[in-house]
Amino acid sequence: MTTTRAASRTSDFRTDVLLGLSLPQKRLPSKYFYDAVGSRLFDQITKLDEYYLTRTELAIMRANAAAMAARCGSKCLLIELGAGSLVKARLLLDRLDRPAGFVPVDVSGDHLRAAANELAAEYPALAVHPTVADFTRPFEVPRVPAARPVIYFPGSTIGNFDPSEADTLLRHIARLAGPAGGLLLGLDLRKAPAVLGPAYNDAQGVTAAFNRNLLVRINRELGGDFDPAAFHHTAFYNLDQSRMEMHLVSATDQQVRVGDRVFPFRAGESIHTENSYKYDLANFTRRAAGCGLRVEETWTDADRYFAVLFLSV
Ligand code: AVJ
Repeated sequence: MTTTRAASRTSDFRTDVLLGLSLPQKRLPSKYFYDAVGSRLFDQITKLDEYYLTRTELAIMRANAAAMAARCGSKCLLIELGAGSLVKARLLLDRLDRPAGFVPVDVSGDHLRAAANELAAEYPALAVHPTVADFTRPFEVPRVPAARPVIYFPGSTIGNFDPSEADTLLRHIARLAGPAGGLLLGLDLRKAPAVLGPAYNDAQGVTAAFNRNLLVRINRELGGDFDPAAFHHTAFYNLDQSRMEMHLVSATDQQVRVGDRVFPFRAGESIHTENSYKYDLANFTRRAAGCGLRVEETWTDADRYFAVLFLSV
């Protein structure tokens, strides 16, 4: 990563944090969870009993990888948004017919290069093009002639976007994939709050540590003096909005400094740190159509907890 890029990324983080903490309902963008510590905590979350998402999506992928690869078609250029662990991408890569390449897109250059190197060693015949970009903003990917671009967006990460932002992203994906392209998308589905709640409130407190790590990151990178122990992790299902919300709730009346700014908190006042939308397949299909994407095939688990969709432009 160049110094200029690193510097502009720090200033994005600072701008977003100062802006978010100045709102009547304080909030912080969930994309900043994933520094090195946060990514490790998220990996731990994916292995928790309560966190059904990753395990269910993986089972769906394992059971249907051949059908998914067939949908991708031959000479596909697989473009993954968020370079994650690449476990799921491997399931596809193992079955694709003469893939034209693999483009992992991630905001973290270090993580991306490590993952891309590992993959390139395992698939010597595959052209791997790691691309450093924040996919919440417009970005470009390498053009490979005569290849069919298929965007792979697993993990229900789209659930972290508000509906209007998600529509913008879907339109961008449709444009990126082009007229012959496709989208393979992981979506978490609506379900009983009794299942959703514990997934974001695990008994071991890993999700709480993941949530509080955002304050630790602000302290370290932006010169903050948050006492993470003075904020309680809370997560609940917002039925009206069909979303899980995570917050950090101030335990006391307190003041927090970030750089040269001071933010007052009342006891019980929260910082809204994440939304995780849960989808209804019929609704989502309609919304995707409005963004230029047609659902071709849907795979789910027996409980209908999670779905993987193939959409074409
Ligand atoms: C990254 C979208 C899969 O919203 O479930 C996990 C992040 N937040 N526990 C989600 C997360 C709290 C996660 N995704």
